[in-house]
Amino acid sequence: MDEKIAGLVVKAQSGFFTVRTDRGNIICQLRGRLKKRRVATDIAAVGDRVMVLPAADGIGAIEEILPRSRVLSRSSPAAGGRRSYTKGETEQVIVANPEQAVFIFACAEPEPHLRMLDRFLVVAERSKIPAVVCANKVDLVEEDEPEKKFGIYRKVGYPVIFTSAKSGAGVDQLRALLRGKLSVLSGPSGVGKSSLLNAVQPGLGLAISHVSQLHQKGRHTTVAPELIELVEGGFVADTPGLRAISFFDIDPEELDAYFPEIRPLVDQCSFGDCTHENTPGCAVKRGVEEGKISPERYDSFLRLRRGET
Ligand SMILES: Nc1nc2c(ncn2[C@@H]2O[C@H](COP(=O)(O)OP(=O)(O)OP(=O)(O)O)[C@@H](O)[C@H]2O)c(=O)[nH]1
Ligand SMILES: [Mg+2]
Ligand SMILES: [Zn+2]
Repeated sequence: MDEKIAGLVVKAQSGFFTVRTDRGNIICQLRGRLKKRRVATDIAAVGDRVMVLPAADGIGAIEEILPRSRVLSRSSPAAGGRRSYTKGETEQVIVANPEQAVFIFACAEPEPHLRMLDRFLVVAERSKIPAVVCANKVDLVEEDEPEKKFGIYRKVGYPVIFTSAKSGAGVDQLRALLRGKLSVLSGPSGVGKSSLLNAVQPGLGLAISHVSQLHQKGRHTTVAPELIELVEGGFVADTPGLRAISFFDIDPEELDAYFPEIRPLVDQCSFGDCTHENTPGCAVKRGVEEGKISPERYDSFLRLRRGET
């Protein structure tokens, strides 16, 4: 009888899991009793630390999934993933145990939709995942454009980097950020996530799309998250582009806690249940007037609070 060994799920597809162990990669399926457990979350996902029983021939078994430190997740599209704030939905785990999330947006092609970035950042805050903002395709815009668009995020406290997979600008900085950690790259489709990883680690050969194909709806070049091992240490998950990440389990009332520049002001509002909209004595509204909170972020906050997409 073989011993159970520890491993990391690096790929999950159609019930088969590729688990990286000291003895190399082992393809596994879930042990039957794990499948029977009724849970509102994916039982195993990329990034999970597991115990596996290798088989002498063929498919090994995942015997145990170790507790997760945190997850990057969204409500399952099957359960109506676009709805916000609904409890009791099925959680779709994008990556388990990420130590950081790098949210990639393009400076152009496609135009950055910053309301969406704000949504991603809320999910990261809620899940206690340190977030980095990466503005890619700087080669396509005027030199001062990236700072104009993305500078507000540095003011909020997020590290912001500017990159171009095409010219190589900022790629060293991204590589340094990824070193030694389990990171997840996320962002809309076509912003250059896979291209950037190919630049960070030449020879990786991740499939990338041609801009002409991007406008065909529903086409994603990267189809399933996969953990890539970095030669300098660490893992990074390239994920399929997300059109709209849906909140999992977030109430409108708790949203102010997930905007780092709003969070410290909430206690100073005159009313404990302040909506921060047009309430008298609202410290958040005052923060906007005093320039502590950018009007764009405030607008995002109000929209998200109202459940707008
Ligand atoms: N000009 C320019 N084009 C880029 C840059 N990075 C990526 N591209 C192009 O943008 C297109 C999309 O790149 P991908 O790397 O496939 O984008 P992705 O984010 O992985 O897309 P999905 O896998 O669909 O989520 C390709 O045509 C790339 O050549 C860049 O820095 N500058
Ligand atoms: Mg891709
Ligand atoms: Zn208020």
